Amino acid sequence: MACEDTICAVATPSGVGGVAIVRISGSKSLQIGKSLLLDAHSDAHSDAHSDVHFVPRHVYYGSISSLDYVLATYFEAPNSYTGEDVVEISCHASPYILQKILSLCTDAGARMATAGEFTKRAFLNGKLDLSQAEAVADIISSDNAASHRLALQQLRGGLSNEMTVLRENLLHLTSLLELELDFGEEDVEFASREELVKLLKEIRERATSLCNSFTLGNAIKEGIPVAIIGKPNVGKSTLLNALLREERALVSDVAGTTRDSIEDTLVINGVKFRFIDTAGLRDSNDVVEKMGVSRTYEKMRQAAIWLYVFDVTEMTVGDVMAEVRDIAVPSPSQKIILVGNKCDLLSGEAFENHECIFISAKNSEISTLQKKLLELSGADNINQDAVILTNVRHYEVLSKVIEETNQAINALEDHVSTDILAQHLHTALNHIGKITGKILPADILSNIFGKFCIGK
Ligand SMILES: Nc1nc2c(ncn2[C@@H]2O[C@H](COP(=O)(O)OP(=O)(O)OP(=O)(O)O)[C@@H](O)[C@H]2O)c(=O)[nH]1
Ligand SMILES: [Mg+2]
Repeated sequence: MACEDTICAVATPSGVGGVAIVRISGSKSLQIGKSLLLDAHSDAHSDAHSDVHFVPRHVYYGSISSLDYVLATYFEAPNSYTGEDVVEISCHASPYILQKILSLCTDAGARMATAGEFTKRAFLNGKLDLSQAEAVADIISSDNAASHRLALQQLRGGLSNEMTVLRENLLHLTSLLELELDFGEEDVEFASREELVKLLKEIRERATSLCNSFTLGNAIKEGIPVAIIGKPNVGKSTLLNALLREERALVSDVAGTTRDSIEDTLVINGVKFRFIDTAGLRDSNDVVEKMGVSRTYEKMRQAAIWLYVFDVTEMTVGDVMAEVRDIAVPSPSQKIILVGNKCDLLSGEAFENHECIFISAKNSEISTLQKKLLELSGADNINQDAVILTNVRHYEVLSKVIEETNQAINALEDHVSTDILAQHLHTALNHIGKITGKILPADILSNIFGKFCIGK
């Protein structure tokens, strides 16, 4: 799909720096690049353009008329990021110079690119499918090893491959059914019903395991939510500060210091966690504290891991376990770590209990807890090749695929007519097409690429 316009934008972050890149893409980019660039070795003050002969993927040193010395690279279609002719000009990163170069480009017939337009063109020209284009945004925003690994896996086509397999299996099923529909009058069944159900269940299983991976994938991308909970004054806020290595939350010996929940993220060994310090759990008549406690319960529901903190000078592990059961039961996907704090006050005692981690938040003795968090995060055990969903759009679309396969299985088991069955499979195929971009409702593209930055 050829785009008419030639577009330009600064592809590097805004601000002052060593080098910045202006990217030009479209049929006029070579002509524009040539019109801008003077041979650096010729007299920069003369306006005689040298006829630089751009060889694709070679770097040229030149000047842009009394503005700057630059390097320019030409990528010939289709061997470029967008699949179109592209010229990239590296200049000094001065907002003034960049603005000038852009206006020279627009004077020469380019227009300013919109957000994500380069990547959108890459998608439209078949350089990437939609899930890979989305991975470009993820890889740019990845800020830790684990989320980077998942984005790279998606960019390399991990999810696309999964979708291809699902699609092929569905197509195979559809073709079996369509054969029957062609012979509709004669009431023949070409495929055994058991066989069809078996195939459908395999498809459902594959889609379900992908959907199930979303909880972990999303946590890795956004930070694994860890709620720090427990009674007032046990040292929850001190622990948050120790984890973050900054005085983030107020600490005092007054019970009920923390009222609102406080959140911050931290990367431990390449895995991002989102720690949430909460108001201490107790019955209170204070209206604000009550609101804080109900917010604590809300945060507990959203968390993947609970750190249940207690004061070792006040309670034994046995008491704590009974107390936790009274407060709330984590859901099967949630994990709980019992954290005995203030160990410094019981010097000389040996703390050992496999149910519990012992720390001194005040003295920042928390390394065993950090280790345990990494272990429970699950991020370390992800198989290198595993495809993990990180994008809520993919999750929602795949949930619909599962719904359609369920309905198809029910239809088969209820001996509903073949054309209704085929209808469910077609709908499931359409949904899969929305992930790869083979099927595109009008709003999807602008939604996805609108979230990119300009220049990407
Ligand atoms: N000795 C000792 N004191 C601690 C430790 N951790 C916290 N404290 C003290 O315990 C008191 C309460 O600490 P906070 O961190 O405010 O406790 P909290 O659980 O956040 O309390 P609320 O916000 O009121 O629920 C403060 O005086 C802290 O200095 C520790 O490891 N050792
Ligand atoms: Mg507190």
